[in-house]
Amino acid sequence: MTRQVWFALLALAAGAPLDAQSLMYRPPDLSGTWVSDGGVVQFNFVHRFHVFPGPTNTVINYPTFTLAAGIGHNIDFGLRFGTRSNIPSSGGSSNESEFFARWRVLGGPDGKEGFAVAVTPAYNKLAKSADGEVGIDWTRGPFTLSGAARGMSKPLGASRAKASLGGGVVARVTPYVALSADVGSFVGPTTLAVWGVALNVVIPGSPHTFAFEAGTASLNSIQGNSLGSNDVRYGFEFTIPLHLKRFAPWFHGSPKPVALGTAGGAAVVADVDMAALKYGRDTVTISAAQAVRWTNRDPVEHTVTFDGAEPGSPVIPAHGSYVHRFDRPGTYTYHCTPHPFMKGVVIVK
Ligand SMILES: [Cu+2]
Repeated sequence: MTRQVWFALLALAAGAPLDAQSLMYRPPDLSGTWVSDGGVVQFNFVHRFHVFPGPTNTVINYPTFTLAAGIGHNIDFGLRFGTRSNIPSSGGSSNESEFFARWRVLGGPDGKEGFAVAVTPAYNKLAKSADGEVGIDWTRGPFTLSGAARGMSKPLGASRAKASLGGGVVARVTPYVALSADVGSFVGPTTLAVWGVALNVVIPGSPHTFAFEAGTASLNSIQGNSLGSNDVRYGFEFTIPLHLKRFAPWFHGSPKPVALGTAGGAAVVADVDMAALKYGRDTVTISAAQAVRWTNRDPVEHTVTFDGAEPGSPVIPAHGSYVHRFDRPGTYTYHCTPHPFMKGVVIVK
């Protein structure tokens, strides 16, 4: 990959607003104050595991899925689902489902400086418990401090306490890397506390964040974040925002073709399709003062970017086309910026 492409990727990643739920602003066992934007479904996947010692080295997995749909006005609705809950259950199931609504009453979006407050009423189906959480974040420069106060009508830990507290910190070492830690506990003497640490990273050029985690939280529900286990669990979390409008072509057909560039009165004497991540013709030969048209047949964006000084195309969307007139004889090699392995040549005689 050329240096220019790397710079372009970095500029994109640094300049793009992080319009997604991000692990750069949240320790591993706190919900923080994030709310999915309107029209965005947030999918977070936590996968932690414990390797038991001894001859078997049995690996036990503790996944938690979070799915939350934003409806705007700083409100979202979601579901958390985890298996192998620490919550002792009477019926034999250890699958924990938590239905929640969240309203960020103050601050935001995620990562904005200052205070943010969110309230999360929830229902834990396994515990048959009405739960709730008030989360507070304070962000300044590279630091975010987080706190949570939680209540449950039927906590199914070993405790009779009906409230828990949690607190944590995130330190962003670079725009792409952060360290975070948290602790949490029921307000009561008979349960194990939760602790967690994480190394969080932004995946450049994408809306995703990733965390390597270790800790003792049961699952990432309101109750699970309050109840520690004896085992230290290791794993990761991956955050995936799904912007529903990106799926519009599924329902509304293809977008209207966009015609970019101009022939400047010259005849278009050659057509090049961009399909299957290739230029359909490697080499096109034309005369001076003639034009070439590129048409994007792929569902992804391409460009026609000349390796020399010749100005190239903007981003060509799916079904879009781009016309370029060549006035001076020469050999014009070009490539696609998002896919530098796509290469072609125009020879002008
Ligand atoms: Cu391309």
